[in-house]
Amino acid sequence: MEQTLVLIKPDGVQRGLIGEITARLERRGLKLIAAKFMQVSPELAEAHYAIHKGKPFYEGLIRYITSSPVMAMIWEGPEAIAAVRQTMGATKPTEAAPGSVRHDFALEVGRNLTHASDSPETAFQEISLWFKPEEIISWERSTDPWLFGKN
Ligand code: D4T
Repeated sequence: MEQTLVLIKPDGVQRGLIGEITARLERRGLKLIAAKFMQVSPELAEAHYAIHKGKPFYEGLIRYITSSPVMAMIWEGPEAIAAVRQTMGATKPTEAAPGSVRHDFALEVGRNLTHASDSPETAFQEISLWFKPEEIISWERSTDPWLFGKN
């Protein structure tokens, strides 16, 4: 089963979209296994966005993610990484598929509401960066057999 890091960024929190976004992931069948509402430190922001260091939008990206609280979560499910990115839509909201979060609620790449891991390797790195092992809860959900199952 895959796990993926999801952040509802400061614009999502300020705009009151935590419920809307998490409801879409829950409804799809993904399982929440960790969550915390937090103010991101500059150190965590720089570690998370290290790959973008030197790019023209980097300083603004660090300011944006540290500007106000975020909701950090880990979601689990079969192909959770692809499923979550599909639910969120393309990074650039005007390229996001209709019905996706970014299509439905965003206009600019600089205010695109969410982050979601983009590969198993980054999911592993990001989960270890944002969460301690004891903050992750492995639990049985009574609907799991109705959502997860190969024939
Ligand atoms: P996140 O990390 O927010 O899920 O975005 P993606 O994984 O979908 O996209 P990314 O790594 O290409 O971009 C990281 C982050 O930088 C912001 N950004 C990006 C920006 O503010 N201006 C830009 O021109 C670009 C390309 C948005 C997401």
